[in-house]
Amino acid sequence: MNFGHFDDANKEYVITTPDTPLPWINYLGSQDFFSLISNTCGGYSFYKDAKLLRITRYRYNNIPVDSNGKYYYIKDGDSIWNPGAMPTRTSLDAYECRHGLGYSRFHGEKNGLAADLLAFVPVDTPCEINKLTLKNNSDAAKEISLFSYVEFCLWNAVDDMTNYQRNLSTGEVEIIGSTIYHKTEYRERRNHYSFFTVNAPVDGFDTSRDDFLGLGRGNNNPIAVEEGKSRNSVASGWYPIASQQINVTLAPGEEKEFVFLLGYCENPKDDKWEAPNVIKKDPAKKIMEKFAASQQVDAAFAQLNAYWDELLSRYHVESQDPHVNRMANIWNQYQCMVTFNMSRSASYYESGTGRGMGFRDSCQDLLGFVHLIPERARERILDIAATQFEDGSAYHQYQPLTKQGNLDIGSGFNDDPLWLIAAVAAYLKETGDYAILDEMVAFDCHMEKAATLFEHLRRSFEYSRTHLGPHKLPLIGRADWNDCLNLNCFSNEPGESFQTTGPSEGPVAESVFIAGMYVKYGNEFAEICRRVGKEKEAEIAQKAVDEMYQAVLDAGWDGEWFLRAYDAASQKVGSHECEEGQIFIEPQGFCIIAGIGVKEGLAKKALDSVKERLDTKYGIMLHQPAYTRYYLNLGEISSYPPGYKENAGIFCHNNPWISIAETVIGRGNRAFEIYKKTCPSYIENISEIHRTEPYVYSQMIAGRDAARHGEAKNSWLTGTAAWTFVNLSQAILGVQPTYDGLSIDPCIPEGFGDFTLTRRFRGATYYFDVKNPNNVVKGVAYLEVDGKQVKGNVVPVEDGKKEYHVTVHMA
Ligand code: BGC
Ligand code: IFM
Repeated sequence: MNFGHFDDANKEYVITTPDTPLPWINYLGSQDFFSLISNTCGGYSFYKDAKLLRITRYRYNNIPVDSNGKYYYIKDGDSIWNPGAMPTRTSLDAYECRHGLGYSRFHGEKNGLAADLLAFVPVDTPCEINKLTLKNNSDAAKEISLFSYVEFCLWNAVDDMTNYQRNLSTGEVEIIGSTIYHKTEYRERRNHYSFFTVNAPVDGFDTSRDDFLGLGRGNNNPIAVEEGKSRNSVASGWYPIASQQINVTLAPGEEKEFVFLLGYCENPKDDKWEAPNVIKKDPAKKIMEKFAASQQVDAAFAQLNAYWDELLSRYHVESQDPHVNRMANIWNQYQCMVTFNMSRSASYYESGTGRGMGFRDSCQDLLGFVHLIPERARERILDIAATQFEDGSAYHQYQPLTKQGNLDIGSGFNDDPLWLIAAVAAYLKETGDYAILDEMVAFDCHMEKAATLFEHLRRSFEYSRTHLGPHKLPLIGRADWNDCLNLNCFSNEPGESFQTTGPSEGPVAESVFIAGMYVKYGNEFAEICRRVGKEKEAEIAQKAVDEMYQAVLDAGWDGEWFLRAYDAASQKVGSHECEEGQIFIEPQGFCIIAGIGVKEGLAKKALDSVKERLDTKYGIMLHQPAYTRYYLNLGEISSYPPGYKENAGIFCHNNPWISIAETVIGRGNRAFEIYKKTCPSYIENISEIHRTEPYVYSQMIAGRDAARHGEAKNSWLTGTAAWTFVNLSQAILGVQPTYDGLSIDPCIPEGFGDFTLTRRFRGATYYFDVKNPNNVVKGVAYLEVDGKQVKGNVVPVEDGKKEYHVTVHMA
């Protein structure tokens, strides 16, 4: 069942009912100012950091769900409604929400009055613009009252929902004309404030939530709106809001536009001010002047669209499969940008107060983003690397605003260091910018301990090389990619599942998955060493990698598939000998991506086992059989009910690993079958089962053991976006950035047909024309580059050349 449809020409998803299975959201903002916005106008805004600088308030666990946002009430006679249906939920004569790239549009109609709302964050100004157009489509004049409504958050989102004894006395606002300034915290010299304004004279305002709503009422039926009369309330403590009332007369056919702005402002850091609660309004004034007229807003909107057109022109495919085109050209790349910006911080499933930027997460997000804005990827790599410790391990998470590592979580996830190599290798291949390796980067967030980025990579590899267990496989530490595989558990006390010291075994659990990473990214490290002339170091690294390869063959193969791990007592995890959890997806994917077992004939066996034991119609599960009880030696993984999350859920993130692994052994049909199973566009028509947004990936789909098999959760912020883009663009369609240039080696399903692909790379544009007359799934006979035949798969780079026309002859 569908709740809308794709509009590819406009790069939008069109939602045709407010009653979607879950809120279907979008992200506004590309750099510093961000908003989350749902298909019924719910959501919130923040500046840089969803925890520390939360501008508007959102309530989790709310009823109704998703019932706070930027709302516009229209009082037309006795009927009161909102263009996005919430929060009044008055039934509308027409409703539509269009989520586009960095903007959302809403169309609501009631009793001959049409309201069109366009919400976006301009590319270069820290504010959200809401342009509201009211049009009288009836043949009688209308006198209506329009009320806006946003609820301010008192900045730190955690304090905001906990520290009421203080919060309820700190709220301060200032009202000047049509502008409401929110200046809580300004007094204590935090130097920031926000404002909400409209480009028209107002007939009233409210800044006290209780006065506007009326005690005992919700935002679904504010007393001020019901009575058509703002209270002109001035908030002092309690709950500051911004609401303006504008009375509008519309002749038949007449249309009026209003521009509402939510802005964020800061004073220069060294600014001294004598009267600390008198805010400096210049920054706000500048923003207001910039968007005072509709034409200015339209120009800013055109600029946003141009921004996205330019970004997406960097990778564009035209195949015969509309799902592939739509995902590759629009939604998958868009989600890559969102995950790059948000990491795992702020979504409708991530509260914005917890996870911040993940070390492994952001490194992986970068893999799908680096081609879009390499300069920002560069900056991010340096930020991430600065949270690494001197011994090569790393803070698992850091706070986006302060860029400080999260002490509560700390370190100990032994896959983390290797992901840094993955990110840097991807950046180097994309840009050829080896100078990044010489950048001085802090350790432990302290510049006094800085070293070059190359040194950081060296420590990453050294950490992995020197943390091996009894089987010469990497020690897992607290967990690897699978956060919940806590194999060094010794305590039965709730909340104490991990201890670094325990009984005699010690924390010796080992991970075959990290071994796969070690081979893959150890090879990359060795290659980087070679590229920068460190031959000796490359040799040493290569030797260690080769030994690891052998260690996996010796101790990481279970007979029909790769083992997952050894626990702290050296018992096998993910073996046919286990009672439950006999086979896991992760090592099958990553060992084969690393090339382990390919020439030995193990890869095919492992992938066949995946198909036989882990596959479902909704995607491939993490492991089977699911754990039916809690296992002390496995930890959190067994805490979930069977089929959910890490306990045998379908993690979309590692489905592409298996798909890529299939392309490694040349099975294009199977690779694509796997791609399709979790691909949002392909499963749009089961939205009533899947439930999350059909235009983006979710982290997890309930596995076969779950009552709600096929139901997705945790949409948007998942490494799935990056890995699926890597899979589709590099493994299936086959265009890979390499140190020496672009290579092309598609692995496609039978019947996929010819396709063309445009790829911008290091300042040049490559036009690929892939011909497959014999319908093979893999194999390139030769390339023709600007008419000249070229052997191999890499397009030779010529100095200063701006365009490459490459015909790829598959055979
Ligand atoms: C998992 C969660 C788990 C958490 C533990 C996450 O990555 O997805 O299910 O509770 O790690 O920190
Ligand atoms: O790998 C993790 C990721 O860092 C956060 N989400 C869940 C994944 C699997 O545990």
